[in-house]
Amino acid sequence: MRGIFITFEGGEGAGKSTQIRRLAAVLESYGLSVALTREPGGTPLAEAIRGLILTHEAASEDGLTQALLFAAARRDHVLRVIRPALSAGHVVLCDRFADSTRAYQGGKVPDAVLEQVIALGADGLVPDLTFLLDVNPELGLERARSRFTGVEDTFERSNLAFHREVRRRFHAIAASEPHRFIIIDASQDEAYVAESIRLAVRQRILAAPGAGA
Ligand code: T5A
Repeated sequence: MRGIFITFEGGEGAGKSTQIRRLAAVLESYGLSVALTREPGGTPLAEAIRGLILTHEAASEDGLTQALLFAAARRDHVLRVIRPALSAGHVVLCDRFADSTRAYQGGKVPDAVLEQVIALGADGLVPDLTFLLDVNPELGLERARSRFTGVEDTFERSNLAFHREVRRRFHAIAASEPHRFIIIDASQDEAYVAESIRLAVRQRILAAPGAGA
């Protein structure tokens, strides 16, 4: 049986990593086998590309350069980690995926070109379910900076107008695929957000015919 592919999207500091860990623990308590991963990253090659994109010295301002690098990292990740895990029947929880390219690099690259790059990078893989953790950028950046590690990455350094545009793009993407997206108010406290996500997964995925849980 093919596994289930669930992605978490949203702006900086929305709580994606926090909620993925919580959902993984819940699904494991249901007896499911869970693979937790992230983008950019998830393989040695993709983690190396992550370092190149997100560190100040190597960062490029060019949207197509960024999209191609994210796509190269994603392709390695999909081929070596995500597809094998899905073939083995695991629930794959991924912190960011192709929608982040649409939200962050969109507007800097013509839409048709961006979609071609995304299709190649994702090897045609589309998530079964995507949570958009929605928070205003002021709060998200405040949270991200509250666990500040010393250096802001390429996108955290961008101005507030850019982060507002990213949020607008995420909403437009979600509106264009309402069957795939669930928008969660991520300004709520951590436990409330976790319960909203748990309920949605039970209703939308685990209760589906043939899901077996
Ligand atoms: N990018 C990525 C692109 O431009 N294109 C692409 O195609 C891809 C894949 C990745 C960057 O790359 C860009 C987008 C990003 O800028 P990253 O380090 O992975 O960089 O950045 P984020 O995914 O944004 O990671 P963050 O850690 O900043 O955000 P999270 O994971 O959403 O937030 P989390 O869980 O770490 O929480 C942040 C803080 O808030 C607290 C947590 O305890 C933590 O301290 N918190 C809450 N506090 C109050 N209430 C809640 N509900 C809370 N939830 C979490």
